Amino acid sequence: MLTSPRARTFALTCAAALALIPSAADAAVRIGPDVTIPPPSNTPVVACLNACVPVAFSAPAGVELTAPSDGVITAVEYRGDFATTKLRIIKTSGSDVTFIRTGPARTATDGPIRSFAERLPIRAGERVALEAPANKASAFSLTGTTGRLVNTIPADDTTQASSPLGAFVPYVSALIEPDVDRDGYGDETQDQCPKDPTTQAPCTVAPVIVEIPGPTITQTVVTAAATPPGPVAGTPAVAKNRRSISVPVICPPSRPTPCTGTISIATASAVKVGATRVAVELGSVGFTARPGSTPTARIALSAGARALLTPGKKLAITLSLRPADGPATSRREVLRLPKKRG
Ligand SMILES: [Ca+2]
Repeated sequence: MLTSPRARTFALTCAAALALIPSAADAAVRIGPDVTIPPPSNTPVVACLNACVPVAFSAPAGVELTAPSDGVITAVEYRGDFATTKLRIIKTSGSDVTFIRTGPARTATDGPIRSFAERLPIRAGERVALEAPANKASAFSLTGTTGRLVNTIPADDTTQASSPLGAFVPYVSALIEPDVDRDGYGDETQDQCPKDPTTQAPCTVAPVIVEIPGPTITQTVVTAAATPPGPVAGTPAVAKNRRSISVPVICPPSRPTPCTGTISIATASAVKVGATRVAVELGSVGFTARPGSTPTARIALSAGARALLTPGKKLAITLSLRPADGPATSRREVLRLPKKRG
């Protein structure tokens, strides 16, 4: 062990007083002395004759290199004469040091404050140490601290005896981030999905269906009112005395109301009336029939109409039926005209 005062030009500052106080386990916590604050000038330093691991055994609260909670070490800062090192996670018992896990070989940044990124789990109560090569100082004498040395570089899962180092401790600080899903990645800078140990990428977001209340749309369907089945005119027949034409009116039984309307008969062709030829209406009559009945509508013929009926002949007529509640219909019929009696 080499111990020597080192000339310092920095202002006197107490690192312990400004060290961070451990915070709750749900946020990152930095342990160890605040290495950004230069140690007092003429602070003695320690370097090992051979490669070694300086260990902080006791230190004031806020300076000790002991994890207050489980997490992952994501960054390390230290002051020392060497850039290449390894992070060691240890436990102490009495003067023994048990080596638990080791980070990969790291090359820290140059400068008074060296740093490197890390990803190494640590459990509450475990301590942090750095491997130091031979003849390279890394331990500083800090008031109120007690350090010890493991004068070799032990493998993990071994317990080593340590030698006293007095008030010298490694000038190291480590940032511990929570690791809720225990995937070995710090939840603040290394793990974008701290609730899922199978991924460090952003969590998959399940779609959320949001129902927004709005006006109720009522569709109004307009349908035509059902047209009741209309009456149908039967075959017209001329009375033997040729004074009337009878027409059966068939009122469908499915009708909800009686059939009413008008039946009219006109000549189908123009006939000569005086000096002109016109279609002549022979007569018409109104009717009313109960649903399911077939009454006979009788159209009385005037003397003028009778004159158009030549006994024993045929006369083409247009039979028109105009229901009160439906469209009019008409059709052509041929009347057989009775012969003259006697
Ligand atoms: Ca994590």
